[in-house]
Amino acid sequence: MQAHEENVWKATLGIAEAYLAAEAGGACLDARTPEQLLAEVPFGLPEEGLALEDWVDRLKQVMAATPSSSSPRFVNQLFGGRIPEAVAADMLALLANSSMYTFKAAGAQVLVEQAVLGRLLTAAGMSGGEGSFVPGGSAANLAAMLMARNRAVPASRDSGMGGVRGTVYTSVESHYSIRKNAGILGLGRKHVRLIPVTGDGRMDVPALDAAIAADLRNGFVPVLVNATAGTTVRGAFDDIAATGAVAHKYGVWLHVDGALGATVLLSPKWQHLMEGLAAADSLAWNPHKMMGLALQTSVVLVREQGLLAGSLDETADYLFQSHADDFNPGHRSLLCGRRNDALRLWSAWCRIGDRGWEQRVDRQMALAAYAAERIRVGPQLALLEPPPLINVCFNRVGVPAEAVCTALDRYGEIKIGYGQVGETTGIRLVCANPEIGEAGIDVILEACLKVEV
Ligand code: ABU
Repeated sequence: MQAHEENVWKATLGIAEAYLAAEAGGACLDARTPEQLLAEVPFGLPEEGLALEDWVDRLKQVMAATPSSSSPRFVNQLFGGRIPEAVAADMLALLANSSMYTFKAAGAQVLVEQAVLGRLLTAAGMSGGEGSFVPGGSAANLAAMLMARNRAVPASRDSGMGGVRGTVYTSVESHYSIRKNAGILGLGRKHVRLIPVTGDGRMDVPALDAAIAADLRNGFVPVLVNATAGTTVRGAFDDIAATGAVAHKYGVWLHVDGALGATVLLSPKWQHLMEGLAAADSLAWNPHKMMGLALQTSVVLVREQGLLAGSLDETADYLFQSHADDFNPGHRSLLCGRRNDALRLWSAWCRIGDRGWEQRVDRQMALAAYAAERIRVGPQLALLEPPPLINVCFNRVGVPAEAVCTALDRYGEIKIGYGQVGETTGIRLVCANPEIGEAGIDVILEACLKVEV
């Protein structure tokens, strides 16, 4: 290794150590405003390159101002925590800087990716199918919607919709990417039918049936039904079996957006939440959520082989030059150049094993149950509903959720968000990071109770 590279690595390890030390000491949720940071941190780019020490200093300052999503006080998103073996593998993936379109370019990494996809397909009961890594759950949903559109309107890939009015069905509490993707795909956001939910946040299946029937009477072409497995705010699971029965009755593609919830497939105790998945044509799954991997570790899985290439393949003589198509994932990808998102998952799985994932899910669910019980029995806190997954929604009695969350962020104490639970806005505590533990949950709830608003 050249001295220059060696010095950079040593310095970088020093920055990482400082960041981890701050995280361990709790000083990892910088509360400065954007205006303060702009005034205090040197974001500007120099004309002349910096000396190594100055470069280190700048990186340190930026990192010190970056919230750590692995802090036990970070419960703002649907992810949190880190698995060191995954982070280490990610660094190695960056060293190799593979682009995952061909075996020629990425070599063994393609086989790593295949091993991981094969295991996820098996967990989903789709072992005869295929999959692709994508840059996030929105993109996984996009790929599924594209395949469904091309099946419902076969000419659409080459010729556009030609006046055909394709419709998509999803619950009013599902992820916004379904609407966004309908716009991207030329289906039209107005053609997404937002189906009401029952009191527990699950799609109202008779209302879904009625909406499809009405659209058919009016000359629309139903393209896709989306069942959500773990909604963004409440963590609710649609009844996949009943939703699938309606989709199949009308011959419509059933997609399951399991970006958040599909990880329960790895726990025999909780996989029943995904009952009915056997009816699904496709599944979105984000291991960067409950499985604790870095963003973005996300896949779309498809029950039938050949459909990804059928919607995504293009000819590129300069790229696809050797080996069988099976070993050139670019044929099945939304992207051309694509970073390696598989190695960190493979590395973590090698260390943790099936049994470890099972324990992780069970622990996350146990933490959510603990938090819910603490809220239920404690004074001044009100549980909005029993948590269906790892999202625990509650309120501090008499204080708006927004005020509590904003104050906690302003003081750099806790990062926690809020969202809509039916008619009520509630604080959303996400138990994604099992390292938080019961003591960490206690700290967070206490802070929600005590913070001055
Ligand atoms: N893909 C939705 C994630 C947003 C959240 O963490 O709440």
